[in-house]
Amino acid sequence: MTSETPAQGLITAAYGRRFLVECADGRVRDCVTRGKRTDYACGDQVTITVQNEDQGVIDDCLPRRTLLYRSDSWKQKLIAANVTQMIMVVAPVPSFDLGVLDCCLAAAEHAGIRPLIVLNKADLAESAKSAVKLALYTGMGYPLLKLVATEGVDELRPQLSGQRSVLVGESGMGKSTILNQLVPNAAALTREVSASLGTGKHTTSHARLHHLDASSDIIDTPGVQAFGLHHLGVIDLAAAFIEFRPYIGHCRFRDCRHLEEPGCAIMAAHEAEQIDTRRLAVYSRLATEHLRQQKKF
Ligand SMILES: Nc1nc2c(ncn2[C@@H]2O[C@H](COP(=O)(O)OP(=O)(O)O)[C@@H](O)[C@H]2O)c(=O)[nH]1
Ligand SMILES: [Mg+2]
Ligand SMILES: [Zn+2]
Repeated sequence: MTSETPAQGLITAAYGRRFLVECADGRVRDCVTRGKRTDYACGDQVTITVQNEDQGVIDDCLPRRTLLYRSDSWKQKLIAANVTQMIMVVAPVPSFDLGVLDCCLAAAEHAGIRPLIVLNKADLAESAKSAVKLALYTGMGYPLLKLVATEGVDELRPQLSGQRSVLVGESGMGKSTILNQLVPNAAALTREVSASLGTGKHTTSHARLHHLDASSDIIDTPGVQAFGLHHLGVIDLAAAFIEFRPYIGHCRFRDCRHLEEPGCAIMAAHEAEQIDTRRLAVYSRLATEHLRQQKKF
């Protein structure tokens, strides 16, 4: 390609204001963006102006099928685009937080991304207790896969086929171990990229897309542990708790927030033990936080 040629590509790494774009000509270009725009994510399909064999400028982003992002009270962070599946990794040791799991699942549901829960370190005796904790989620219909990542991830491979997956989980659960089984040179690649972009060795907040085969990718986002869900209003939030769905629309008040209203179908379902107490409490906490921020509660 000659200089200043338009092209299309896939963002395979997001490093703040710098992005690696895999172009149709097979080259990976180090790209900056126009103006102050940084609202691009790993997994985005973008149009770029090619400057030379190694560099380009991102002009725009093609429409996204999905977008996973988190938000706290003052900012949003794009995590990954065009992902079809979230691999939520938990393990018995160190113990995992069910509240974090709830937020990750809700973020995936809201984004239209299929969650798969992986219980890693199934070789440890304590994993039986974790499986009991997770029965609530399998009961809701979430798929659960047990893994011993240090021994291999063959049980996971068929689940990844044809998908673009994003690896999520608290630190220490085994995400890097899983990724290194799937992409043996992943750690080295990430070090190389951060060296060439001069971002130092603190690469843990950067997302990276790896191809597994022609139709399967995995995005590693070591920084993703908790999802702030401030972007979800109460309607979206309630719908993201999938066991609430059969009851939504059956409350006395059409604009019921399922917090303290009389005739709430979700609270009635909880009374009837159809909705878990802790899950309802997580919903209430998130909904209340959102409403406080909007000064509506
Ligand atoms: N017993 C056991 N340990 C594991 C397994 N998978 C990972 N680990 C260990 O758990 C620790 C954390 O793993 P790591 O992949 O760095 O977790 P990450 O923080 O989620 O990336 C490491 O010491 C791994 O060797 C497993 O299946 N069984
Ligand atoms: Mg790690
Ligand atoms: Zn209600």
